Amino acid sequence: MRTQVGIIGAGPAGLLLARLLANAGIDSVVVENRSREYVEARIRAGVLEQQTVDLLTEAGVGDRLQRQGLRHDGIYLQWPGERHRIDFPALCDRSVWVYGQTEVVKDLVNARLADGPLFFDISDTAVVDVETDRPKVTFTDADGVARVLECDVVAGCDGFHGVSRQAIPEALRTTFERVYPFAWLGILADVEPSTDELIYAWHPDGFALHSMRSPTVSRLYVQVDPSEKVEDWSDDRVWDALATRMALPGWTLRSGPVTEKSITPMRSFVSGPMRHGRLFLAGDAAHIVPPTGAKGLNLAVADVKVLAEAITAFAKEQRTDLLDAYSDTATRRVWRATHFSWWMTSMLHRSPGSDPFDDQLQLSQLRYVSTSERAAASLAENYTGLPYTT
Ligand code: RFL
Ligand code: PHB
Repeated sequence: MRTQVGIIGAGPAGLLLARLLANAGIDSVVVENRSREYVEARIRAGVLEQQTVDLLTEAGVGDRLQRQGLRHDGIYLQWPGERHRIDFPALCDRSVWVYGQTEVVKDLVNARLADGPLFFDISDTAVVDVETDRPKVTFTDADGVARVLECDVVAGCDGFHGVSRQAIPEALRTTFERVYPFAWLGILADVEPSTDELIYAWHPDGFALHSMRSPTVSRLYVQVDPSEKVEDWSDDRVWDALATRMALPGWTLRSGPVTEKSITPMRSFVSGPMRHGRLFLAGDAAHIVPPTGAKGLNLAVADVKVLAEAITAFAKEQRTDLLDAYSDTATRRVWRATHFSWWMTSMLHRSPGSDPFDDQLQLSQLRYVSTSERAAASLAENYTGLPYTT
């Protein structure tokens, strides 16, 4: 098989890249080791930056998002006894949208299947010859047939556990990592959200977050120790923890049937460069942020926007300048999001062994961000998304 761009991974990064390239008249083949059902049901992100929404819409995959996405003009920051709203449009003239990653992926899979080939359920993925001008993706398809996909460029969009990053020689890679001493236990529940905006709550027992997916589905998280087991958290225990950590006089947390429950460890990871020869990494394949800043999916989208433009200039005009600049351009934005995610995480979580001094520093920071317009504006512009050229 021969294509212009071989794309490994049918997550948001790989699928959106395929769409942007198809819109520019460039052929690609997407290969994915999971089933369609699995990738469409994987519950992850929920918050889209304004420019992510704009890009999906311009790419022609925003119809359902425009109908069903929920625009949010702020978030609440909370600590015991107080809840403060950060007003995004007033502070930075932008908003965010709540629309589940599952829905983004369904919309992109539908678009992809209309645009070109997408192989699900593949195995034995490998990337070879990336230092030549004929890089190849080799894999075994769902029928057990060994395939070689010959490309001009390969995009490694296969997430943190994928094979693409490993195709860059270890001696050329630099990795930066921070493993946080806590995890998030997340639930999805069939109950109307108890809040108009997301609530990020600091509490002596640990962080809690109230998010949502639709007018009838809530998404909530509590900070837990990374060694905790889902089995030890009955639905009642989760609801009790949420009610305690988000309690506010005059406000009640509605509970309902829990349809999903899982624990996610929190880490930050950056690997560079994001390019080796004709192989380009995008999204979680190159970087992970803790979810407190709601940045992971948006960063994946920002990477592929820059990469799609670079590949288009190469395919149409044989220009290599944008491909050469890709890693640096993307990495600058990655570090901004990494810092913001670390900052939100540090402000809102209780670390094991933290003492009253640490608590007071966090509470002081929360009060400052909630009352100083300039501090709030910094949170708002980072949360809603800095311009792609930052
Ligand atoms: P993905 O989504 O992991 O997709 C990679 C795809 O590659 C496939 N794959 C392979 N395919 C072929 N061969 C191989 N060898 C392969 N190995 C892997 C995988 O099956 C998969 O389909 O990466 P991508 O596309 O870079 O997208 C990144 C996002 O998924 C991720 O950053 C976000 O979900 C992070 N995230 C959030 N991001 C936000 O912007 N806003 C949020 O509110 C937000 N909340 C979250 C989150 C992530 C969370 N978890 C579970 C880590 C909340 C949580 C709890
Ligand atoms: C979510 O809705 O899953 C969500 C929202 C905000 C975050 C992280 C996750 O910061």
